[in-house]
Amino acid sequence: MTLSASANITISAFEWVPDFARGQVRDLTVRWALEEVQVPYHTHLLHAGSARPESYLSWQPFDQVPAYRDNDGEMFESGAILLHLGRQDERLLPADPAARMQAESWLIGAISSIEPVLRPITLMPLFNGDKDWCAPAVASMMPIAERRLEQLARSLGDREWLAGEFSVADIMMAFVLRSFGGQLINDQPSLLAYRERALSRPAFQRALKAQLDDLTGEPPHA
Ligand SMILES: N[C@@H](CCC(=O)N[C@@H](CS)C(=O)NCC(=O)O)C(=O)O
Repeated sequence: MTLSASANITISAFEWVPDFARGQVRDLTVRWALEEVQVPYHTHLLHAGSARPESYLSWQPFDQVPAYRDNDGEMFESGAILLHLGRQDERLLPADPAARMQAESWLIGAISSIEPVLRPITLMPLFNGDKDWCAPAVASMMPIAERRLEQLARSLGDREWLAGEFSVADIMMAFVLRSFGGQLINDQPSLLAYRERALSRPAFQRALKAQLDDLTGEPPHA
């Protein structure tokens, strides 16, 4: 089973974000999956610095991107969208039941076990680096993050991808490691190599360019 242009896919994305978010917005994961299978998609562009239309909440209830639409219906949550795409294309999610079970576990693991321990360590200094409490708070979170990354590295072992063949699990894990792994993964050479292997895929490069190319909007008025 393979996805095709006839699915008529639209995703929401931003036409403007603050500089720190350029190339980091989560529609990147959906664009990446679609680039892997070379399925074209439309974009519905919104402004990250201005109120979105009230009607957008019926598509994405948290007023975030990405939201997704195809001939069958509408979705939100990047992880759910990736699984939906994967279920329609073996190039994104293995058909073999045991491998598929692993891939689905790793995709959810990326967003619910890895991201939550890395995210505050990366974002807290960005938004609260001038506060006295920031450095001690970050230091207190380091041991659990380091342990989680060691566990991830141990599970990956010397495999190329998390579930045999490349899959949406690797898209989500590489996105999380790229956005929130920062210096933390320097202590794990196999994870550094894994992240590099994923991000050097031509489909990722095309997805990144597509997101950046869509960011043509003006900053919000002061
Ligand atoms: N859990 C959601 C998170 C989506 C999300 O955080 N989107 C951010 C951009 S990366 C957003 O739209 N932020 C704007 C806002 O929250 O107002 C997903 O994975 O789709």
